[in-house]
Amino acid sequence: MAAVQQTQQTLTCLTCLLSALLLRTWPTFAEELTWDENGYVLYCPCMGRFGNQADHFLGSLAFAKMLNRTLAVPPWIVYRHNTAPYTNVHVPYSEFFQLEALSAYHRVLSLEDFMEKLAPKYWPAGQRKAYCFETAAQRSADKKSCPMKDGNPFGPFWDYVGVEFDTSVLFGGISFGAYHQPQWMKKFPPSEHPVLALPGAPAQFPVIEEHVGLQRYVVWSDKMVKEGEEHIATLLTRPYVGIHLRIGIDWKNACKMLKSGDTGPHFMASPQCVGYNRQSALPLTMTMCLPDLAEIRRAVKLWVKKTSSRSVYVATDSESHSRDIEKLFKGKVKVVTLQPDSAQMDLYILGRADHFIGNCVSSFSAFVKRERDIHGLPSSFFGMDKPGKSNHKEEL
Ligand code: GFB
Repeated sequence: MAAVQQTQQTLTCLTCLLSALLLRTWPTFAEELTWDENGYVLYCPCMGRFGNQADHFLGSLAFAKMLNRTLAVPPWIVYRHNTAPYTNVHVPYSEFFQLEALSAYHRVLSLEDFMEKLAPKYWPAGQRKAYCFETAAQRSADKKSCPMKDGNPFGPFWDYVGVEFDTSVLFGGISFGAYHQPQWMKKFPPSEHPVLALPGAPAQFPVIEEHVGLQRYVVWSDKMVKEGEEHIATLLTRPYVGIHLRIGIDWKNACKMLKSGDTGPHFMASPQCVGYNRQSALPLTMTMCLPDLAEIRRAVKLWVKKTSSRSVYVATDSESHSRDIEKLFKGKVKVVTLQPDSAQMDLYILGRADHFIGNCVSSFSAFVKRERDIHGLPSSFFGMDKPGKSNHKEEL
């Protein structure tokens, strides 16, 4: 028995030692940068807020791998429309997620490191080319320049990394999909075009089914895990149901578009629950886009009962309806809403719930759903208790 304990202790110590060694080597991840002769992809995550940027990120990661170029991972753009000084904040990727975890899929470095450690020598000022679709250049005064820094968030983004563009390279007739891989390689060999700097993400929105599984490489940073786990431990009692209420004014306006019937079942992030195939997609209802209080109460009651939950976590873009939800359970279930400064904390807590009820159309919910799928955790949507199974391929 003692021998077994000793072996276990030795193993634990070895694990500690290994972890310590690994941790010691991580800081050098950025320091030992050498130039990649296969070239780089740089882009601005200039469309939408976090959920949109995350969808685009997965596609961009796949695009960089497809071209065998290193991805310069951009910071997240956080918009402060309601807080002074009202300027965008650029949050380095590693604030929320582990940059190193992406390396299991493909070569990456942060855009900040690229600019600080590589650009001065290999992509110096005066030689910075912008790459964009001919159609995008039509927006510029001379119709030949990529509108890299026109308006917000474009200008502030490239200013954040200190980039002015010197010339533009236009292209047309190609997409970011796998079908055009040979054309990209032929048109832009890294020897002549080492840095492909793009005005937007080289990806589709929403993320295509094939790339959904790349979420597994998006791993929360230690800081987020620590803070998130502390919140869960202090505020919630397991099992808990996490719900995402996307019901604010901008969302009400967006969902109005469903009324005309022009959108069809594919509207923003909805393929996540109606299915990716347009032909076989399930109908998308108004309740799925904008659940009313009756639907919120119905779904929460159902899943709290099914999972014998003892608390409910409400993440919301506006009101939490916590009183209404509390009333459903006559005080026996604790209802918690944190309304944290960073939306990512809501995402973390939703991701760790015993059951998650999301909004089918929201890419904010989609982030949570993808992460939960990776970990085999159950999810449903308002207006849809049993979402269709996704058949996305595992990308490894
Ligand atoms: O993440 P996101 O692209 O999802 O944008 P959608 C919604 C943003 O609203 C989030 C805030 O990034 C958060 O900043 N937000 C929404 C929340 N729900 C919550 C929540 O439960 N908790 C917290 N803390 N914050 C798209 C936008 O949103 O909606 C597009 O990206 C456009 O720009 C469209 O506005 C109508 O896909 O839901």
